[in-house]
Amino acid sequence: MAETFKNFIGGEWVDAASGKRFENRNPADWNEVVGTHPDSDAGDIERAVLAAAKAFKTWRLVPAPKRAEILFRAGQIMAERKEELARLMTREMGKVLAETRGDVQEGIDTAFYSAGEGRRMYGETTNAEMPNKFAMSIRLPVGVCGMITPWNFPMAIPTWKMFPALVCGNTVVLKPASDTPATAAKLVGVLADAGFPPGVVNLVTGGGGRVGTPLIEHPSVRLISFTGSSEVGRRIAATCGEKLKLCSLELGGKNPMIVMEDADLDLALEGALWGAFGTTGQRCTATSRIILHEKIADSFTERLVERARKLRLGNGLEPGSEVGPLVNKGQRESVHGYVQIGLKDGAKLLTGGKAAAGPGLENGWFYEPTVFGSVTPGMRIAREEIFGPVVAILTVKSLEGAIEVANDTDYGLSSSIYTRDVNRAHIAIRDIEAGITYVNGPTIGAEVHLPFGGVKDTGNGHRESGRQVLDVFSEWKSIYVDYSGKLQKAQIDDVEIQ
Ligand code: UN1
Repeated sequence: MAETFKNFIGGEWVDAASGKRFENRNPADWNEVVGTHPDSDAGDIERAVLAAAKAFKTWRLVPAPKRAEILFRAGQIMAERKEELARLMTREMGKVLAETRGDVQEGIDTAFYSAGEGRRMYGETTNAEMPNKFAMSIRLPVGVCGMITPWNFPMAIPTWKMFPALVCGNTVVLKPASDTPATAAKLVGVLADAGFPPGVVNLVTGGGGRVGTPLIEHPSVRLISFTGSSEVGRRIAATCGEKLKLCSLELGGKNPMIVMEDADLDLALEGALWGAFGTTGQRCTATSRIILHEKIADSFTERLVERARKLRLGNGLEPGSEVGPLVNKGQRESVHGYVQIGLKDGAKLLTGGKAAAGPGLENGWFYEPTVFGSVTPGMRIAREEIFGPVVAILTVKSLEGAIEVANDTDYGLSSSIYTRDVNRAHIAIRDIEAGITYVNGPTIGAEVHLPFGGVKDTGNGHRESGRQVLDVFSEWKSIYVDYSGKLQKAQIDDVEIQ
């Protein structure tokens, strides 16, 4: 049964003022309508931003440990509803149940980790250069934060943004991806049940142009946090630059896994399969290039292809399904387009390369796990983010060669090296241009208490998760308290030493 979802504005569940709605369908069975959602526009954004601006006046004054208590409750409610949330997420997004459970768990982890910050969120005290003067710096909230989130982690990514923002004392307007609005609505429901006051968290669903753009342009929105493609990120950054808004971007990846000849190859094989085909390749951290040392390249490739062929595709709710569908028709067309580009550029298709057929797959956006061999660094499939179950194999002669190929991309999110040689591991840690490097693990699987983000076209220098995210959602204020009772001029007055 399709559920009827609403926007959440100023503590009330409401329809779009226009009354318009859009459908959200199951990518594993496009005949199933998971729900319908408000197809909102600039007017709905206006109401949500006003509600958030009003709530900010009082929310910012709530002591951070109290704000955090509500967040702890939210984490508990998410844990109680984990199974229900995961099942709904699989129905709207497609990834298999084990992974949607992981996505909810990442949200729970973020709740508890961010809530802990309520009793830390440290500033600094330091020394003043004048006598009888006290100096410190503290964090203050930014204001109304607009958040635009993708469909591949429908729970984790909104929590990465919202939870630290809330504990810092900001208020939020969330615009989730139109492919996964149901999980976002349930998450906002959890926050309402946990006791966040009206207007502190607001949800507005609808398309990027009609909802995202007015949110980004709204003068009362001080900060935009966006996760998605580099192409859209660039446009958002331009608008924010023009309006001098704070802007935090998590964008694409073309994540390399290096496998050296001394590696535990069984381990590397498991890592490659999980990194490349987990979440059907739809992670910004997905392993999309495997860089093999020439001595093991042929045998490793052969084993990878054999195992990729055996992966069980299916509805993510069915036990035994290992790979779900792509999220929608456009995504499948785009992935297939890249396969054609790979062929045209001279790469060798070793397996996959077409929509998957078979019992249970008829009505879903399934695509065969795809491996390309004979890929060279200049090819588009080695450079551009495909966001699907397509992996490119490149061969190198040395560690230096491997790192050069790994860095030969505009992106720099995640990376990995398999080796038993500690020296090689440390050279990779130092020299790979990426925000994350795994040693003897695939490129996916970041934990919420470490900074998450990347270099080059992957972002604009900010990090989510970890304590570093506090720098996104708070402004520093420096405070000088002069208790000398006289005018003291810094940099000018001489301090007499008795
Ligand atoms: C993403 O793909 O946008 O590290 C996020 C990982 C997950 C998060 C991925 N914890 O793969």
